[in-house]
Amino acid sequence: MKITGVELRRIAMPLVTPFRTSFGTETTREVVLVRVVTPDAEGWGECVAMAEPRYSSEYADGAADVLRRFLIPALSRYAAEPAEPAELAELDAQAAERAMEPFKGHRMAKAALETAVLDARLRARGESFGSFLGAARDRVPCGVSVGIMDSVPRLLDAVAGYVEEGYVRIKLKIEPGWDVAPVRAVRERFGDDLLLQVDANAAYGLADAHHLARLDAFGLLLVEQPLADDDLVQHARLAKLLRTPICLDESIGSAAHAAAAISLGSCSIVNVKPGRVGGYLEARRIHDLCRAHGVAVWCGGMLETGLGRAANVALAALPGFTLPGDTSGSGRYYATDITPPFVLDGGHLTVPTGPGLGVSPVPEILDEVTVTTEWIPL
Ligand code: OSB
Ligand code: MG
Repeated sequence: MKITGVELRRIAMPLVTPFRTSFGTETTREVVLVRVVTPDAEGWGECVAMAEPRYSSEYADGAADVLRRFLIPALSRYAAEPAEPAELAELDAQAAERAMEPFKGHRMAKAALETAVLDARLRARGESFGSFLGAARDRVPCGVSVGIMDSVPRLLDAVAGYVEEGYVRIKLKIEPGWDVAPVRAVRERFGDDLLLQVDANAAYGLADAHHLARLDAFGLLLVEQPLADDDLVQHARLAKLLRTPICLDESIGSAAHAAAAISLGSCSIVNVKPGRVGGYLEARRIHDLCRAHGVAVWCGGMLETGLGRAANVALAALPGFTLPGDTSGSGRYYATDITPPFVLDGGHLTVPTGPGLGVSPVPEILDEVTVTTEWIPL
């Protein structure tokens, strides 16, 4: 596929409410957007790396740097290849994946560029992300991830608001000192039927196993990433000590990691975040692998704008995504999204059906939140 050039655009999006986790508090989402320009169409990708390397080693400025210096230039050889009429979007995305492969890591940066290539190709073909990925549904049930709060009453108010809006599953962020009490309070107020899970973002150690086992009393769907990112063996030990199923997020950077985690018994559920695993092709491989092993998956989130959300909602419609994802409505994050907003309808979001992502940034809104833009010709 011929690529004319790539635009890197930094945007800053104020969050409607600060989002506190065990690794820090986010008040403004700083995002790198990638726009791939081809003679036939342009495509968008959202890089989910956060401003600081606290959730994972990637961060927005680092992602922009590796994109501009290595990943985008690596596409030039493949971009020069003549396009065959019968060429598939799949092959283009695979070619982009291969072109970037010599560079280690930087999965979030790679995912953004791969998504933009795929989007350009699918828009040119008039095919949607959902159709391309193999979506089995036209709408997906939505959960919401609720940050750590100053007090339990504040948390209960926040959860009540989300339940009122129709979210079908609540995820509470936890850390040592904010775990059993908030979970108990939410259970007491909202009852046993509420689908409830927790996310520790690697804030505990195996020595906390006894304490974490106290969460078993609350009928949680899962506990997400209780231990360190790189410790599959300790997660396998912890799994034997808890009744609550373990779900991994930070630990799973690829299908190979997922395979290792499944065979070690480190988790029985996987949070699939396309950015974290290097793109939608790898995300789909993880889905396929987990499905073959009877391991449930759900689509995680990284406080995406409407661009990243569109692709995540399409992914979440694959048949193995059997648990509600962190695919919340635009309004949970942003007063004004850069795309027409995703709005919950009966606790669900509709999978876009238009070409590519099916949504595009609104130019005036995008300009308002833009910090810098940079054009890299190929
Ligand atoms: O651990 O799942 C996480 C947001 C940023 C970084 C990591 C995580 C999260 C969330 C929010 O939990 C998910 C969302 O609503 O986008
Ligand atoms: Mg998580």
